[in-house]
Amino acid sequence: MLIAIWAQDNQALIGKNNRLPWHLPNDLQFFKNTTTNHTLVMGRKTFEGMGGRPLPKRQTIVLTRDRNYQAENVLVMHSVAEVLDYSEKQAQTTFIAGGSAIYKAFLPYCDKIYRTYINESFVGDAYFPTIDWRQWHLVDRLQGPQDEKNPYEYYYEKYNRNRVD
Ligand code: RAR
Repeated sequence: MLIAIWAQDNQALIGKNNRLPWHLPNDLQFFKNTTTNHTLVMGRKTFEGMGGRPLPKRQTIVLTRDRNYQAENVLVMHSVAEVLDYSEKQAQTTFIAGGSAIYKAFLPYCDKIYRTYINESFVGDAYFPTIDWRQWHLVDRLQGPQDEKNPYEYYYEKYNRNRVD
């Protein structure tokens, strides 16, 4: 099972200088809870933007074209096919965790998408690729709690891919 997971603003912005454009700790807690004991796939820039260390209790796969790339406690892979092959052999869910180029490459293979939608406009430099909404239907939408540390209107949304026969 392949699931894309991301947080975006209301212009589909997802990143700024390889980091997140906002501070929304509740989303990171959601990301942590959702991906615990599963596999995370991220691009090399996202991995380095997160400090270049894998998060505990989940297998991290870093995708790069650099054949010499190494990092501790992660699997380094070099193609979409390699990740798909690994994912198919796994009972765990594989979460596609960013950034833009990685979402674009894997979206055609995702069964579900988990989007945190922040109803604000931030400044940044990386966007989620265009989604063909005819391919997806909403199965769950929950407004996140707003407080001093999470001062935005935001929603956790889950979509499944439409079945085609
Ligand atoms: N795909 C996503 C992500 C990905 C994402 C991107 C980042 O920067 C580009 C991040 O750095 C800020 C993070 C950070 C995650 C993080 N944790 N995540 C899991 C911590 C803290 C959790 C409260 C952690 C985790 C697991 C164990 C221990 C600590 O800092 C993530 C973000 N959000 C969404 N929706 N999709």
